[in-house]
Amino acid sequence: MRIEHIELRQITMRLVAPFETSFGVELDEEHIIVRVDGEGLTGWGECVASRDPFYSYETNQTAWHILRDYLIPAILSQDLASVDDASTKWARVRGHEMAKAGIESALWDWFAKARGVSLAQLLGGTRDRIAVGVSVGIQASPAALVARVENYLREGYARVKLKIAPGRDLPFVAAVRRAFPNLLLQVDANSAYTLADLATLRALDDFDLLLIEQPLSHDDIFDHHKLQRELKTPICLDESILSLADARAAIELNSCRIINIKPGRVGGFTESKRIHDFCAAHGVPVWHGGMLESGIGRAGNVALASLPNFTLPGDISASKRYYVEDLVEPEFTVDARGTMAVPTQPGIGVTVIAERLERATTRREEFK
Ligand code: OSB
Ligand code: MG
Repeated sequence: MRIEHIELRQITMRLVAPFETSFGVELDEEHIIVRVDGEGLTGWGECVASRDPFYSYETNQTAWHILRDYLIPAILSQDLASVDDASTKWARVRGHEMAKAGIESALWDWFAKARGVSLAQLLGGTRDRIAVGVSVGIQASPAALVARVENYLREGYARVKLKIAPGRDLPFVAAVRRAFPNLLLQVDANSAYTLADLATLRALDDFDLLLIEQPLSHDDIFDHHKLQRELKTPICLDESILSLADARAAIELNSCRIINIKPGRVGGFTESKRIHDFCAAHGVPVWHGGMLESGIGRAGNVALASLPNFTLPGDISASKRYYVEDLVEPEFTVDARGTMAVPTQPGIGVTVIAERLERATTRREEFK
């Protein structure tokens, strides 16, 4: 099978509310949408690099360069028997996991459509609904945060994640825990602390949290090992895990007890599945993270999160939690029990709304 045509589009989508983390405030999400065409079928993928190199070193500009100059030329008009066949052709490109995942995910959609199966089926999913949570950005005050959480709980979410940063941590978490004693609650520091903050991180043990996500440096595994020894609460790694090799090191070193899987961060669905399987074999639960994707990327996330070892609710929220108008139909919704349906139609199982995609596009390039 051959891909005859590829299109890249950079899109800008206005978030329904600013999203603040320890690395900055986001008002708009800028991602790259990858479209592959061949054999009369279209595959869609989303590259989750951002405008700025704050969560990861990758940006839309670096991803565009890697896609245009390396990944696309490696596979265009080549005979491809599988996704693995394609990724082998760009294997010597080091790093740039988000760029790779953008095109890899489009190929997974394309191969699933060619076989007439849903992406969830092709990936090995075992559920028709997944449990979902919501990631809540840093708010101006503990009271504002409690009000925000209360609104999300009314929408049905099964668990809440609070973004924290030095100086905006303990009183915020305490207020939410006091207001909702039984809530499944976790926090995400996005690498904002060091071992010198041990007292603060230890104080989080009092709030009965499911996990503390990525407290220390984005590229660290060893200090997380030292920290996990001092905490009762499980550490969950996000930024530090870019591959199965990283996951293996972190688990063997006891640097974390839970892993957040984001296909964009690890180079795609194939590596995500490897990490999922390794964690399952070692009794380590995983959950699906998010990068504020449009419905295109979200559809793939939902499919992946239907695999059996995704036993904790993911950061996969309803379309309307992110955007006034999503790029796909039907849009993603959450029911009163905090679950979301896994699409059953072939491939990603949702339809891209061409006119909305066109309106969101700020840059476009075609490859034949
Ligand atoms: O650290 O999990 C993170 C969004 C952008 C970058 C990093 C992160 C996040 C989120 C949002 O927490 C998750 C979502 O998509 O709902
Ligand atoms: Mg995170």
